Amino acid sequence: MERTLILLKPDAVQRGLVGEVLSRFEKKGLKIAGMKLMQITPELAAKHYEQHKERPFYQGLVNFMTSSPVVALALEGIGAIAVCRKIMGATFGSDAEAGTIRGDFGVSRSYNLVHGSDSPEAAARELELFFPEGTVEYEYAAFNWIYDPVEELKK
Ligand code: 3AN
Repeated sequence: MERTLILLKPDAVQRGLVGEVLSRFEKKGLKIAGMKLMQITPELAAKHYEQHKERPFYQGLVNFMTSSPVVALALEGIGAIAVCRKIMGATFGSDAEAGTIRGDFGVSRSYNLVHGSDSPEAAARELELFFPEGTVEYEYAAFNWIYDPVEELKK
């Protein structure tokens, strides 16, 4: 099992797309291990996007991400990082394939609805940043029907 940090960005919240986008992840089979509506501070945005600090779009990105609340999610599943990025689609809505979240709901290069960790290292770092209090531990009964319990869930 792997965990990833997903952010439903300010445009998703303001456009009333939280339910729609969240349901894509849920229906795919990801377990919600953490979920909260929160306002990102400039300090948190700076830590989260530190690898983009020198990029020309950095300040605009930080301004956007701190302009209105986001929904932070810790999602769990086998290969969750790659699975989530696949259903999110390419970075810019205009390039993203139809059928993906960004492909179906956006056209912008700046407002792209959703963030997802891009590696296990990034996921660990970002989950610690957004869920320092930890996540919620519980049994997700659906996993026994989402995965083959004999082949995929055996310890
Ligand atoms: P992804 O979110 O697909 O992993 P990254 O890591 O290349 O994409 O970029 C991080 C974020 O920076 C993107 N989600 C997007 O919001 C923003 N971004 C990237 N490139 C640009 C750009 N040229 N103009 C505006 N925003 C950008």
